[in-house]
Amino acid sequence: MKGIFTALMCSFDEKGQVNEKGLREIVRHNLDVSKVDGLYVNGSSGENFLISTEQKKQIFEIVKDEVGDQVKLIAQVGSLNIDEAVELAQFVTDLKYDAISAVTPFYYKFDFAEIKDYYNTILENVDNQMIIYSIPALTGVSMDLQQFGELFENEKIIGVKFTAPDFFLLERIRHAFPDKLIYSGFDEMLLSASVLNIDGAIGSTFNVNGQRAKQIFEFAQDGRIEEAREIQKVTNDLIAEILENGLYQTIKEMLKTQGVDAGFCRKPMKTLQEDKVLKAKLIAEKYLK
Ligand code: NAY
Repeated sequence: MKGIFTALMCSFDEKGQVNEKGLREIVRHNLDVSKVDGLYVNGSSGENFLISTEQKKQIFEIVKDEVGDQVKLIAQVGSLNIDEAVELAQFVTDLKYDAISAVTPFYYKFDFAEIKDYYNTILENVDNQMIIYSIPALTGVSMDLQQFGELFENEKIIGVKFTAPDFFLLERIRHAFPDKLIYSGFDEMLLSASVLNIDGAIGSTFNVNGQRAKQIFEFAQDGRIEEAREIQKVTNDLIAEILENGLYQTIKEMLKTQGVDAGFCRKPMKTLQEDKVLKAKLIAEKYLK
């Protein structure tokens, strides 16, 4: 379960329906070109919070069918509707996903006891292992070291996808829980997290920049920091341009330049105007071989 996992994008058609052919091509690109170690399915980058339960299941099925046992698969099943989270957790467990992950419950200001109950309830109903998905910038939910420790008391909780710029907390978690898996979630901070001895990373930009991410992670593990820093620098030049142009839309346009039918983002995400499509093509030309 270690290494570089792509937070998989999904191809949608202009009406917002899953484009199966395009989704399979995105998967293949990640496996055959980027050669990542695994895929994180239906996370933020998969536009999970914009789609129906049936579409989530459809995506889980297509991805598993395309991947087989080639790489590890983590299914993000978190939902404000806990019944949906349990239903999806059972669904992907039957499909033989290697692990499930669930975003911390958001929108309402849940207290920690409620958050803990959410994870334990999902896990009571499923025979699978869980990776907590912590992304305070989007959910507004921050947990401290002690709270992570309380969640980790459940042995089925095997790790955390840590999408936060708090390296003090990251180091404390690493030190306190050497046996839990820690995945870094901010691609622009991959090197900084890697030197703290994380187990892997999960990122959206790996859909187009997976090879560099693998190099950063592997160089850092080998103590080749100068080489890792050079690749992180190019990576961050790329990420800065992507962020300025529109994150998910630009990654999809870049994938199209690689022959991948990456489709559109779902509303209310906007469709890129012509000038930004052109810009995405220029970014691809500059950074992708
Ligand atoms: C997810 O579930 O898809 C992720 O959280 C992937 C992590 C990404 N965060 C978001 C909100 O997309 O890869 C990062 C991020 O896009 C990247 O670091 C650029 O900021």
